Amino acid sequence: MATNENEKVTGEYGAEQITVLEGLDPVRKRPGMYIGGTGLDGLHQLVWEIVDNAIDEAMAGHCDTITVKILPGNEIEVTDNGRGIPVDIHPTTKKSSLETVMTVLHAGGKFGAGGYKVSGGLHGVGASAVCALSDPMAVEVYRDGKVWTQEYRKGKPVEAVKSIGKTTLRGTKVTFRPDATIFPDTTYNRDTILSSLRRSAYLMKGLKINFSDLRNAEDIFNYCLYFEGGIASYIKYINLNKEKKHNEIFYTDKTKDGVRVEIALQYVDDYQENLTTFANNKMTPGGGTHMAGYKAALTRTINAHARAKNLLKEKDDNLTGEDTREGMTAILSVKIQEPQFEGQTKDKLGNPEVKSIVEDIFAETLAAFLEENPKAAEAIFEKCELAAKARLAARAARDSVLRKGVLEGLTLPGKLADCSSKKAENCELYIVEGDSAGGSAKQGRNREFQAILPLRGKLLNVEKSRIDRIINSETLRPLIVALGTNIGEMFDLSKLRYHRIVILADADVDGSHIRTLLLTFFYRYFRPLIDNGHLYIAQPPLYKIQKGKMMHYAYNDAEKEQKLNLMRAELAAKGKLKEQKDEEGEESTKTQENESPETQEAASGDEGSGEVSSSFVEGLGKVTIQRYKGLGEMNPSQLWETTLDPEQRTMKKISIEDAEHTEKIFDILMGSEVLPRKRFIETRAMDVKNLDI
Ligand code: 2B7
Repeated sequence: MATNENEKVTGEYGAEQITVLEGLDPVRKRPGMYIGGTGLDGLHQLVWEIVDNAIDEAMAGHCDTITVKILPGNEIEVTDNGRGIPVDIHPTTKKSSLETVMTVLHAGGKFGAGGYKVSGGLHGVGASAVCALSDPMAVEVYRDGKVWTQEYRKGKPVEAVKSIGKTTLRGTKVTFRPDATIFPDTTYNRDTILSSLRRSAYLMKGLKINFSDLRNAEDIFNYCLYFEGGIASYIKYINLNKEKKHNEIFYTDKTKDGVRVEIALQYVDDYQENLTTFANNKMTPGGGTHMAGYKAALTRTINAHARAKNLLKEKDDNLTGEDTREGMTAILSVKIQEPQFEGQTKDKLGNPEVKSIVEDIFAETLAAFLEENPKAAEAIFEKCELAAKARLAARAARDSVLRKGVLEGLTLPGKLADCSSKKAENCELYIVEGDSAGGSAKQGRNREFQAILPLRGKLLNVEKSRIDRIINSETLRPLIVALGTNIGEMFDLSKLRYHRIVILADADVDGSHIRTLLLTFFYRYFRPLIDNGHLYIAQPPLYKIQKGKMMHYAYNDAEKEQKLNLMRAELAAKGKLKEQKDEEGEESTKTQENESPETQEAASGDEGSGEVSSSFVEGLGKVTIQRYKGLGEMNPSQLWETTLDPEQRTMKKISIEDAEHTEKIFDILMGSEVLPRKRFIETRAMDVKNLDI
């Protein structure tokens, strides 16, 4: 049996406590109001609602094992070993409580002060909403030595609750199949369910959650989620691939005045603050009183410890809250009798009493941890101190760089090959990766309106850097100066020196990495440039295809084929196709001779180091195909005609959606939100099954 310290279900509980009555028609009429739509989110919401009831039973201390199965036909079966839903006659409905819970809206909602705990879910409406949207659904209750059952179709009982035998078990089993007339797609996603169950298992220390996907006999999937360490295991998991500042994970699990507080914490070598808070297993991205208590205690305790150990001298200022949270990975989970969720999205905990309870528990246990783990305490303090120094440096940099306008510089960066026109609306700035491509671009450009800035050195990941480091970065500073707009509070769009800013990077993995970093840089610090359509990505070609006088560039493989077809057509039009077939070899030499001087020069002169292959192409004969591995392989004139020449080039204008997409990927991989990243990693680490146990 799971023993939860905060078991507080008091008073008589029975059928009489189930109140408010309403049928299920509203749920079928407007599913969105109850389960968030009839798409995949809503479909999975059905599972969460049923599982939440089982977890509530576990949270009340009556159940230690939950089993979730996806059965063939996308039927879901959930079993718990709790007390079993009561089956006695409900005084108001004069029907079984089980039937009432399943078929009456709001039945079992708030059970009043002495009643059943509520999770973050639909407050007991969940089961009936699922019932309304299922066809069929069946419940089995194992209670008082008997098995009780009832079946439903679209929320209507098929017959009365009846006993079908004896049992030594206790608990509830719910089986449902989402109504296909409501949900266009009833295919469950195994990974989505696994992720959610995993999180529940972390948040419910000692609860065993079995999960199987039995839909496909060839691909049976069984998973057991059980974490003795609770959210401490969660932290270990989140920090798995991070550089830890200390080995010991701080962990506490204490209950005061009926509020159970669980906190796990470890610092890593990172700049983000990574605090995820929960109330009754529901994530509270809006924070609230529990988070406020946590933050207050963290700052206070670290400062007090540092003072006591003379790490902070008398003259030193205290660390700020932000200093103490930089690089912190933490989970805060509270479980309380009657949570009040506030805000538009009800994602903020409102109970005022929770703040001081969390603050007291955390301050006391963290102080003890720091005392008992001097090495960890030292590492944590050093991390906070570093954050403080960086904060002061950032402020100093902001003050000097921004206020004094160092960036408004008269001194344009030396690397910049500026254009002669001063009319920003005509001017273009090419940001070019690498020196050799930069060299080609400088020679190949139209210096009247095209400026070239070669990027040298490692690009900073701006997600992980403060503004002072960005401003002082060897690579980014010249770019900021060249743009002319300044950065941060001092940004001024009207000072933009080029109305087209073009990122020019190779089509390979490195190039795409650089594009991503630059896009993020612009998205974070120069968003108005994107909003106003000033940012572009150049599209250099991948192939140059040549046959005699005919010459084409192709930007991808499909286009290469297209261009070859085009050349066949051109050739046919010239009536040369027949001749071609007859005397293949001679034809190709003949055309060589016919080339204009310029073309010949372009073809033979500085061909660059691209992979050149001559091959016989059906219907075309000998064709020279050059595959560019990088921009550096193009000579200046090639770069001009393919990438720089406004008449011929193709460029992609960056929209806010493009940037947001980049942003999302960045957030997942590097950002401060724990859960999306976790999910991302999880879907990629699915095979590492032993990780969980
Ligand atoms: C709010 C309603 C839905 N309920 C009870 C008692 C136990 C219980 C449940 C449940 C999902 C799949 C297997 C309370 C609460 C109804 O009232 S719901 N267990 N498990 C569940 O739904 N699992 C209960 C007090 C005394 N005896 C039983």
